[in-house]
Amino acid sequence: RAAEVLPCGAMVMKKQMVLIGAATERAMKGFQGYFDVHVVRTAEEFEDLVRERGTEIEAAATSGHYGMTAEQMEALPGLKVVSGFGVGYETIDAAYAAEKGILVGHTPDVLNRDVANTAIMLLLATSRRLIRDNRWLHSGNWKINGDAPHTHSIEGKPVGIVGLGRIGEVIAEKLAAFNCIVSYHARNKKTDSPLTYYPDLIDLARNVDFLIVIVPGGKGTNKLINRPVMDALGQDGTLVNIARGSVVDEAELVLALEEGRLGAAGLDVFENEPDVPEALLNMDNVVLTPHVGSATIETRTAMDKLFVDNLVRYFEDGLIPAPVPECAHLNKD
Ligand code: NAP
Ligand code: 8YV
Repeated sequence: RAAEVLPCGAMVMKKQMVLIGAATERAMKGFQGYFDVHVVRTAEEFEDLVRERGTEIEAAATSGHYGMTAEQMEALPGLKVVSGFGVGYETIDAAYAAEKGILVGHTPDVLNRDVANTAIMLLLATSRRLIRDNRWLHSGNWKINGDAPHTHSIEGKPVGIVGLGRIGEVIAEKLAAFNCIVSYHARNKKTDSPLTYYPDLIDLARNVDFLIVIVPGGKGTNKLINRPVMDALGQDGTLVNIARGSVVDEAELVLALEEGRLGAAGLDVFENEPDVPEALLNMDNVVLTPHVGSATIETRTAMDKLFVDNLVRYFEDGLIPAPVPECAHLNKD
């Protein structure tokens, strides 16, 4: 086992950790200060590690893209804690972890404001046709054909939020600055929110001009935004998806935009990232970003800190800063 020599000369044995996927240099440094880190990216590399050190691994870190399955956890009998990078953790089998007494952490809250800013950015960029107008200028169209066609304002308009959680609440707060009339859909009505609640998603879509999606991914929300929801939003409606690609039926979205049944879309997330449907690439009424909702230096630094702290604190005092709800009861108080 890797040992660290302290300035006083004493030797400390580092704990063994697996990193499934990749981490920033900053997070790597944090992990390496405490653990002997083994990086694996493929199923073969994971199996090799299991053969060589399976019983010694006590901690795991992973991202939303890679996740961690029940089988991977089962293959590491000494595993005590898993840290996921990102607030969304649908690719980590947290239910299995909870059943086995493995604590899972993620990185909520620190990203709320920047992800909400990305939603507002996409809302404005889509409604004001920022990319189309940028092309209009660069292509010389302004000089040749004059002014770009006028666009719709978001000022004072009805906006629906699908998922009024940590991030959805901040989006609602920011929409107030544009005097938008904000309402929402979730499975449960929030007793502490003054916003109008729609128990029926189609009803919400029918009553707003803009629909912003910010629910978790996974089975419970798979293709929640389907053809009937898009048709209810309608030919003058705009969809903004900042949640997960799986939440929107992407094939139906392309069809709805091509057939003019949906007005416009602003998308940060896609079904098969980093693949994006070819058809979306040149549409004037579509704005695309490559899953950058939280990707500012400030927010990613804060996320990295939580990502590392969730593992380190487990071994220091058993109390991790951000357990996922399924595992909260395992967090020592
Ligand atoms: P959160 O606080 O857990 O809020 C989730 C909201 O979704 C809650 O209002 C919840 O209310 C609602 N919800 C859950 N399942 C639903 C369903 N089946 N139908 C309707 N509503 C449902 O989560 P958060 O911190 O705001 O994050 C939300 C998600 O945003 C993350 O899980 C992640 O997937 C995504 N995200 C994306 C980026 C990006 O870079 N694009 C960055 C951060 C987060 P009820 O329980 O009452 O239904
Ligand atoms: C991250 C995210 O970019 O937090 C989330 O759920 O989607 C983003 O903040 C993503 O997790 C990177 O893997």
